Amino acid sequence: MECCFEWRKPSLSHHPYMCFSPHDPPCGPCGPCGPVINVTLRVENFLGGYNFSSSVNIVMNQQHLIVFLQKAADMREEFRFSASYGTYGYYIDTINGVEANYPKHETWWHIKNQDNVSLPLGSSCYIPSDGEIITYEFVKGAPH
Ligand code: B12
Repeated sequence: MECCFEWRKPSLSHHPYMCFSPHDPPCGPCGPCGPVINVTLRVENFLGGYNFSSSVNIVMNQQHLIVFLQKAADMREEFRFSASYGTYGYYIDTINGVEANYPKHETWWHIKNQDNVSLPLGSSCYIPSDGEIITYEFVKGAPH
């Protein structure tokens, strides 16, 4: 697989919504980033239709959540996803064939942590911590 991350210059780090902050691990264009951490990813759809849940444990270098999601998709079919790239990086549209459509049905894939708190950043910007449990939950209409 090719290096998937756009390398953002440190000069962008002052921007509140950009990915790089002084707290980010030192991340090169292709190399591994922070220390090895243990993160659990979960995916849940209980909205009706095709209901499922799945969980996977990933041990790898600390880096952006999207890389953990890619790893999960490599490990388990239920995590296969599609995304559209925009101002804040990748917006997750579909997981395991379940497609969100906010304009039509107000559905979306909500990303939460183990305390049921909505992540303040999307998959391209958020960097998980060691021991964190992150859930992608298919929801309808709820704000973030
Ligand atoms: C409305 C909104 C949503 C709606 C979008 C509904 C829709 N499709 O119309 C919903 C509720 C679905 C949503 C979801 C999320 N959002 Co939101 N959202 C907003 C909000 C309040 C307004 C966006 C807007 O309408 N702009 C006006 C239009 C004209 O511009 P636009 O560029 O076309 O807007 C589109 C994008 O912003 C996109 N979008 C919305 N949220 C996100 C998040 C990410 C990561 C991406 C790539 C795109 C995206 O949807 C908009 C409509 O198509 C902004 C805050 C703001 N004031 O900008 C946050 C904001 C963009 N969202 C944010 C976040 C964190 C999320 C979530 C990751 C939250 C979560 N924990 O799950 C999820 C996305 C998860 C995923 N599946 O990838 C952050 C992004 C920060 C970052 N650097 O990553 C923002 C900036 C809020 C904040 N924390 O300050 N969001």
